[in-house]
Amino acid sequence: MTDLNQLERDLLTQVEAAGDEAALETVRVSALGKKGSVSELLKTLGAMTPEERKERGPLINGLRDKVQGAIAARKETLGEAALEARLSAERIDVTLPVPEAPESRGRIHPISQVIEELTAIFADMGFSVAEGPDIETDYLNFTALNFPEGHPAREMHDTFFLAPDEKGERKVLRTHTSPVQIRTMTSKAPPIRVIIPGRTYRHDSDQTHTPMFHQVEGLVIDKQANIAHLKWILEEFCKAFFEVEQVKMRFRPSFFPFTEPSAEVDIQCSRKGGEIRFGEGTDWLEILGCGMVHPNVLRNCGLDPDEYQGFAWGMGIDRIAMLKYGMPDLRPFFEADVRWLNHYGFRPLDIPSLVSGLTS
Ligand code: 2NL
Repeated sequence: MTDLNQLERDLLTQVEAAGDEAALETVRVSALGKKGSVSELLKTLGAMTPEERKERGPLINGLRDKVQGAIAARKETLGEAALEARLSAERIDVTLPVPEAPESRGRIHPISQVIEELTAIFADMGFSVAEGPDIETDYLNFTALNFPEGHPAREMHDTFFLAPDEKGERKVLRTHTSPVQIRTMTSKAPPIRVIIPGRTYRHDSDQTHTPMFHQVEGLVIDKQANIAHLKWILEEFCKAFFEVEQVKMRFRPSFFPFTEPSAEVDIQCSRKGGEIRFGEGTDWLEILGCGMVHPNVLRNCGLDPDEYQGFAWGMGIDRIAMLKYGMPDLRPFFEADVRWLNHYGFRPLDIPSLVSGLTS
């Protein structure tokens, strides 16, 4: 017959020796599990005579209760110890600097910021935004815009040509955003009021030119749209964008194949010690080109020049971003250097301030 006292001593020693909950569970299974030492003893009760059972029953059941009680007590002790260990391991040093949250660590690129700003300004004047592909047909990039075949104006743009496709057609990386205006005029009925911000490409690279750059063009087509409207829109834009009360503008005659008459526009500025301020001083700075849409362009888009007229303008986004936010070199715009972006980029959740732009 099993020595119950010896078994009890053994089991209680094992329970006390269990160093963690897993070890304790092993002890529990070996004693109280289906084939455990205590369970096996309990099974023997059935085969005993009533007298034997009367004597052994309380002893074996008592053993089970003691072992169960010891396991429960040990479990509690181990649980408390585990909690203590965690609490001291996870102690927080409140003097450590707080890391910036991931969602506020990123920066908005100045180009994206400026596109947001000018979109908001033109949206207030009733303009919507149109977009188109970067790879265009020669027709939409040049021909529809009144660039004659073989005309030197096509060379002016230093175009990137793609290899000819199966049909021998040579697509181009758009040299301006104007093809999107052609797409708009051929797909929507006037009145039209759109701006087109986007990437453009020319084979050109130095301190002020990158092969990929950004333009925003605007287009208004209506029955009476005229130069007075154009001048007002551009003046309102310049005041809002450069955040000044008033600004003088100068319209100089110029040439573009797609507008007639055409003009280049300068805005009033002052230059002191490398700093440019707009809306004051006696200097001028060229910021955009514009004109009345050429009748040939209207005709190419299926519009009758005797019924509809309009105006358009185009400017470099990268350039106005540099002017507004005082960035001296264009090249780092597209070098993906995080240090540059940390310096010149915008915080996504920032409160507008004098140093980071007031425009909402
Ligand atoms: C510049 C000048 C300009 C346009 C762009 C345009 C588009 C169509 C019809 C007529 Cl579809 N004009 N766009 C007009 C004048 C000037 O851009 O110096 N951009 C940087």
